[in-house]
Amino acid sequence: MKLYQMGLAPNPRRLNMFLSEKGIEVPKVEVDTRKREQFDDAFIKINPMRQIPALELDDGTVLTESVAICHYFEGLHPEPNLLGRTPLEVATIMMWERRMEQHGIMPVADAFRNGNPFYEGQAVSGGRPLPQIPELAERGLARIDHFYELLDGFLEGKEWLATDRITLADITAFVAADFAKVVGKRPPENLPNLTRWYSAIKERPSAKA
Ligand SMILES: N[C@@H](CCC(=O)N[C@@H](CS)C(=O)NCC(=O)O)C(=O)O
Repeated sequence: MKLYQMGLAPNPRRLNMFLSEKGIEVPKVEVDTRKREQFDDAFIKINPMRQIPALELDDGTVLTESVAICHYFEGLHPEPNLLGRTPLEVATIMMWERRMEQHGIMPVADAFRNGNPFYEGQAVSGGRPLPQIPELAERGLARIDHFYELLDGFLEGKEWLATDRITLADITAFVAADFAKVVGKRPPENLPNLTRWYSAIKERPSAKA
């Protein structure tokens, strides 16, 4: 088994945090998107979407999409549980996970990809040539502010987003908030629920995975 990834990039990072929370170790192959290695012919054969993470199994099967890969490992190692033990828990965690992708990961990606000169002509992950849209960068920045307010409200009276323990939803939200520094939007310190939750995750060993 081999995990193609790059530790700094948000989608591989949430998978790495998930694996670390579970205590699973997988051999890793670094694909450096700063050097555009996702466009190397050898990697395109592994993932034609030209994205990381990608998990190659010993029989040659390749899984992509971080959440799908998380499901694979959760199935193999259900505990510690990060995706739910009952149908209601599974659905609740997925609801929060999707919210965190749409209102956290996406705005950060919009701001970063449409505002950073490195991505000129490659504004969408996977590298099909597409122009940057400066207004999308602006909107992404505004949405990040909103994301933080949403999170603070969601976390009122709760330790974790979805249930009584850390789940993939918290990991996705944390990775979005932590990566937002690349567009100058660190989590504000005047939102107490957000600050408490963010600091608690930051102290976990998985945050350094
Ligand atoms: N939906 C995919 C998104 C994967 C993705 O966008 N990965 C980024 C790194 S965070 C990437 O490979 N980018 C390639 C590029 O910049 O062209 C997932 O959840 O795994």
